[in-house]
Amino acid sequence: MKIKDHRVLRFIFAILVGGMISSCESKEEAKRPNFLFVLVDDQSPFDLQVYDAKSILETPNISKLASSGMVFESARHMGSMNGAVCTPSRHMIMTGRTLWHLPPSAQFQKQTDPHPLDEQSLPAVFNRAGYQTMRTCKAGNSYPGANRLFSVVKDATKRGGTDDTGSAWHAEQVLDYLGDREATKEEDPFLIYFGFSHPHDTRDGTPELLEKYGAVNHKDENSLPPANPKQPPLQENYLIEHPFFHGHPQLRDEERVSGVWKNRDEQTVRNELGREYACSENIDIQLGKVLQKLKDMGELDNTYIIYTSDHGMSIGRHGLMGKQNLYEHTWRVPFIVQGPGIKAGQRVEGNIYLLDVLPTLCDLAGIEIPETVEGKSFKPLLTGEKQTIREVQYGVYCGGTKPGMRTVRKGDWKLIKYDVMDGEVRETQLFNLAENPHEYLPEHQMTGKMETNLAGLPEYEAKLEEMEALLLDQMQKHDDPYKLWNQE
Ligand SMILES: [Ca+2]
Repeated sequence: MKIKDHRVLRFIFAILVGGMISSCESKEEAKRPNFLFVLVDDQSPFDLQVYDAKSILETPNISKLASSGMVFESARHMGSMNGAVCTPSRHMIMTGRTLWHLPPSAQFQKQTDPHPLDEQSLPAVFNRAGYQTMRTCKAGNSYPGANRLFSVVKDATKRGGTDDTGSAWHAEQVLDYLGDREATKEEDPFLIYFGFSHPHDTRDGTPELLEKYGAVNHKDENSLPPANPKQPPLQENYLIEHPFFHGHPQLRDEERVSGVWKNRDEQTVRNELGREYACSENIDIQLGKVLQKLKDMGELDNTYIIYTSDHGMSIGRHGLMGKQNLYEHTWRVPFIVQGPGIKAGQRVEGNIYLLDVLPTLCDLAGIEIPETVEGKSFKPLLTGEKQTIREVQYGVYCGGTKPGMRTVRKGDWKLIKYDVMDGEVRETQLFNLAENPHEYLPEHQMTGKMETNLAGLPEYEAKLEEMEALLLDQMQKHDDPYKLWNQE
């Protein structure tokens, strides 16, 4: 072949290769992200070192997600109209709807007739967009009409202390699913709803982790669990009892949790915290296995990982044990996102609700957000364009006597109202969260001037009035069907 022919061939070759590279690039650009949505059951953000550096709970994988992604300071659920706070919370995640606009199954805790919103829920929307959807989670206290729409469903309640009966089982379902994708060379992007049944009670930890946190799976109602210096210390805002009745008679979480019952003494609370931590560390270990698998498959860098809980938890804080209150430990949820384009090690205020998850995932995937969604995409937070997506947040507990508890927060200020037991309990709490982040009450006997409930103090009268008006406004905007005693 002549030299000139070589040049021509090289020229043709260059065009061909160039074309291939640019077509690879456009294919790469068009590659849609995967989602791993991790939802734990009943976890206060303050259990995690990500939110409380003093916590002795070790969760290295969650901490690593935080240091390589974004941590949300103000992520909240909007509340509940029944005692099983899990149920409406999970409806809000699935539909992006606000509390009083959910399908009836949110209130009645069982599948009612198919509802039009089922077809606008997270799995339905992602299925239509060509995603492969998979879920594992506890069974029950959820949204059956949406759950059944995932293309692969592996639900079972797993709260035991072994691999088969505990959190390892949920991880196993995800690992199996990812293994199947590998085997069949599946190319479509995935959305995995990776739910755990723990650390919700019964908090039966594995023997090694119980030992680490000095706890036992206490089962005898007539004795106290043994004290052990390895147990987590009592929280800063622990109280031996809540100063007034919370308003939900015979509430399971406050009276019948195995290992605790109605006890609020130091031994019981520290043992139960040890059990909670044992279950939470096990979740972290299981999460680590799935993250490692995604890395091995080369999918980790193209996957958004969202870590959160359906709501927080008290376990001794303010003398309460359950999730049926609106203090920060329970109204807030842990919320961490790692993924493509998110700068490492950021913390953001956010002011997000769990009901913002669906529109955000749609936004990140380039899917049109269903018109039924009332939440907002917080993608502008993930890209660093904004620090918050709303100014005011509203919360409800309406599962006991009515109208129940309501809260509103704006900036440093937070109001909680209790109107329960047919008017027998009418209480108002005003906190400055910058000065009193643990929401200390007079019973905590703190010395700081603002480390207490500020409602009723003359210098905060104007602020209280402003927050009362803000609460009423939020209740009306959200179609809250109730009014409090002092609302016209
Ligand atoms: Ca829950």
